[in-house]
Amino acid sequence: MRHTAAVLGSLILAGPAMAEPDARDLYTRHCAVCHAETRLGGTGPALIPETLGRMFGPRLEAVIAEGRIATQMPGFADFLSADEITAVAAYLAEPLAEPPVWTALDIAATREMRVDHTPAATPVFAADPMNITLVVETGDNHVSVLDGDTFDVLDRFATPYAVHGGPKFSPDGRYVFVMSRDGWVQKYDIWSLAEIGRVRAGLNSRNIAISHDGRWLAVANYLPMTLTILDALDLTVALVIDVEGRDGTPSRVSAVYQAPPRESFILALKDIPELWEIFYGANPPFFGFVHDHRIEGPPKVEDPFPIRRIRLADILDDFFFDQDYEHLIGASRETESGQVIDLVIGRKIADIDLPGMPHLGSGITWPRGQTMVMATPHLQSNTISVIDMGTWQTLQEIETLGPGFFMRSHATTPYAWADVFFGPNKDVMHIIDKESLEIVRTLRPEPGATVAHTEFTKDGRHALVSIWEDEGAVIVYDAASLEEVRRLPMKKPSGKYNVWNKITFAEGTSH
Ligand code: DHE
Repeated sequence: MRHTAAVLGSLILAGPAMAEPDARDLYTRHCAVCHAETRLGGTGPALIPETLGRMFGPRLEAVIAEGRIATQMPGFADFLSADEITAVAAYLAEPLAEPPVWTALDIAATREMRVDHTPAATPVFAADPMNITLVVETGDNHVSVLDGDTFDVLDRFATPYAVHGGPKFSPDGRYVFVMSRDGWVQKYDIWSLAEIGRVRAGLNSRNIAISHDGRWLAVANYLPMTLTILDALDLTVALVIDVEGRDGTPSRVSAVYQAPPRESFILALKDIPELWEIFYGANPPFFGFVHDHRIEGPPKVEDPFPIRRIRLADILDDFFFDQDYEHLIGASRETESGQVIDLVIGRKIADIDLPGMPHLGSGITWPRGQTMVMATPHLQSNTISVIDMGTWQTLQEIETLGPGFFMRSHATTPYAWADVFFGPNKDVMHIIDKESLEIVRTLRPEPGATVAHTEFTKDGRHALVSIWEDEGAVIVYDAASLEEVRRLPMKKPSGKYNVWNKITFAEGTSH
């Protein structure tokens, strides 16, 4: 009784607050039909802070008011007042009351395979299937399939919302797997130019890796804190591994990569100072495995994925391998240095100087004189670090016109291409001589527009660069003369991925 009176009193005293929009109710009436009452996504993406990321504030309100071009998202400006839109946006910024659960059964329930799909016996196009290049268009959530010789668009297929990281190809280059930040994994048949199916392997995911034999897919998740292993054939769940430190501390998985000669997946963990190596081969080496992962449902074969834990001094957010996959070069967002971990002996063997938050996932290597070098851009400094992989010493800090995101090269070209992603010079692409380590040219193809991410054709004769804008383009350059050859209109193109360069782990590309 006292409680009711107190509430009533506060409502009367508050006066105008009574008129404040009930954001939760608005969400239920207008948004839940597509995004689910739980906010975890349905036909529309999840609307939780973890996946909305940089959308908050006026940008999110603009999307609610005006909708998103070329998606199913309508504008609500005719149905909701400005205050109501602000209230809904603020509601979406609130974390969920309980950390969501996403078990193997939940994952399996989302699996949709195309029953009418008949795989083509040979490619349905005349183009060289090894020189196909995929362009991820984040502007309207599509992928364009390009003929790498003529640059004709062979197909343009819809993807889940917000694709992130490189799509991964099957070892024969026929299939590709695309992952979205919402945790959807999509399988597409390049030869047939048709989607085969999709499954939601996590709620907020980072990236995927495919085993060297094409059998397994590993999906790194932030939410929940798991690694999902899928059967690459039919996207069924093989295992969901709860990622926890020895003391039970749960951890997000920042990234997962495959290490082909080791027949393993290697995981960077966001919350615990450990590196995990998960073996999938028939004869894993014995390192004193941990068999404590919880198995959701019966495993397909007995204990197929033994885990090796390597203790670290610092948390590693992301890393990079040498060409033999014997060493791993890792960096943490918290520290100014990198570490070299010897995967054979399972411990750190060197520190490297990597100030400025390196983006190792897009680092590249090339031979220079008698040694191999690796180069990485930094997200917070105007430099590219070039490291000697024999001595692990910095050979050069190349000064750039701003912090960069992506680097690429090709065995046939003397140049490495490096973008400037942030700041007033986000419209330039630096061309670096791989021997002298000097910037020899700076391209500015569209003044004022973000220019980023390069991919080469199979033969390395052409370099494809994104004009990373809603009404953007992919510019095809002659990689030798550095002259523009073609401009293909695209909707905010981000990464581009050439089948051959990726399946051969070509030097100069990210793995
Ligand atoms: Fe990425 C790759 C992490 C923000 C576009 N990004 C990767 C990879 C990692 C990573 C670990 C390698 C995965 C792979 O390919 O398998 N990215 C991170 C971050 O931690 C960071 C800084 C913050 C975050 O929000 O996750 C981040 N990334 C971005 C962006 O803001 C970008 C520019 C736009 C977007 O789409 O989100 C972006 N990241 C990309 C792209 C790749 C990528 C296009 C693939 C590059 C390649 O050539 O392989």
